[in-house]
Amino acid sequence: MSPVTAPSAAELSALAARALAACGAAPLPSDGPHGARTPITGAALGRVGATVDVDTAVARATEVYRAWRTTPAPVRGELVRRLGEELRAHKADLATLVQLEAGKIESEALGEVQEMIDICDFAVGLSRQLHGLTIASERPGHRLMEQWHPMGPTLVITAFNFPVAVWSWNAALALVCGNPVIWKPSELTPLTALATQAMLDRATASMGLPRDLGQVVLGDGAVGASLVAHDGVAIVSATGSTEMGRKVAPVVAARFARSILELGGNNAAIVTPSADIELVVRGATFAAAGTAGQRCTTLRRVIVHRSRFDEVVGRLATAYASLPVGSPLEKGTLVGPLVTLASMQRMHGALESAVADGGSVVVGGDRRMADTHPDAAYVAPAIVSMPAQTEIVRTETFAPVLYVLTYDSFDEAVHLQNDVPQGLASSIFTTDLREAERFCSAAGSDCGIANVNIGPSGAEIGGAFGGEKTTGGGRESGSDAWKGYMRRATNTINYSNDLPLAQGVEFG
Ligand code: UN1
Repeated sequence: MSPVTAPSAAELSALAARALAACGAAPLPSDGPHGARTPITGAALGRVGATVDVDTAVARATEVYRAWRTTPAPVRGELVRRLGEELRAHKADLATLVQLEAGKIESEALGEVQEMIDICDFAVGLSRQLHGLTIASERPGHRLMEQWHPMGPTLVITAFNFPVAVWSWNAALALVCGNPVIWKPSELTPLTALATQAMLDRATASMGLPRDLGQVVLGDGAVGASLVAHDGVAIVSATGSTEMGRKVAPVVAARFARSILELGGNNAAIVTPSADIELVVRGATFAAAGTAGQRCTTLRRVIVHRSRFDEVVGRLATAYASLPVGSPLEKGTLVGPLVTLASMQRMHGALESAVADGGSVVVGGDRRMADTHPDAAYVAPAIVSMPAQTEIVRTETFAPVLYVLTYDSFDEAVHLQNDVPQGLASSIFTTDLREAERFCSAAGSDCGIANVNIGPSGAEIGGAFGGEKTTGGGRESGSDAWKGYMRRATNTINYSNDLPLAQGVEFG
């Protein structure tokens, strides 16, 4: 292979500037309080100007909420339809920014923007279906019904790894539900946020709607913390580590606001005696090494029946050995960089802990391209065979480390799958119907997502997305996740000329 030289910082900045301009965002200033960088080389992409401050953002959101909450939901849906059209028109440019800031390969970056388009379509339809129930009353001449009403300003905190899709799952629903959105993106991905915001601004302007229906507030953790604590914020939807969630949840609970938490995962695949090995190899390789192991749904544990251990580990090791690791801007790369050098240090620390626990590294783990890209964190995805589910296996390390464990009985496999603090995504590879159904049953996987014959990652937007235990319990995206962005009012309507009391109570 010919040596690959890193693109210069100037070339990457120019690429970012072109993509930003194509999305209609304002040019970057020559200086500004925030920095943008790329994990592809570790170089700076430019400076970013100040955005609105916390109090002003909440005040503006509170102001626009007054009219937005009574705007007919299908009109709100039209705004989201126009946002979807903007995203369609600028898919490639936004994907370029996702590549630059998150280090994703082109196909995954395009997939991320497609996920935004999909949720916009979903939310448009939803805008005519925000319906409640009519319930039989126990009293004559009475009717019980439910209505779903908007909640108020919705804060969306997003992580670097899905810098725009996660915002869209929340924002598309929140907007059709009648809530203005304040977005606090990861400090690592300001440009994708500004580009997306420019599209939302055009959509609002095209309908003569106020710009403040969607606002971006850039800043560090302290800025996020003051938004989370702000009494004017009705809903806090936060995606990130469990550690972050532990800070956010009590603050939101203390002021009786609502939180939607999408935190860490430690996702497993059980490989049973009847599993189709081709599906296992393809499914596990994508789920474990895709996005360089930096999805909350990334496959981190394979729990293999002892009878198939050698075959599965051997096939996975072969697949891993030929995974192209490199710049995500190069055609053919499947594994891009980790987001920071600190992520790589955490990965190497996890591998050391695993070996200290008696594990053995089957393949990968080594740093790549340190000579040509010294400030970037390229690593070979690792497979580690473990004698037991030790503390490091129970810990989410946001990097491509796949631990392999063995099991003898089905119950033991399910126990291992569930015996971690996290509860996001899970999967089983089996052609045995009973095993598949038991895995999906109440006594099976304890996760929010339980898949059969596909890995745990790469969910569609149509289902509710989220997980249990230290994953935080929130649900976003499809199904009835929209109810998380609305408040329910129960109405009892008396259309009789009498006043019968419930439960047969007599009063006077
Ligand atoms: C995340 O990593 O925070 O299911 C979200 C998936 C993607 C979303 C991941 N649709 O892998």
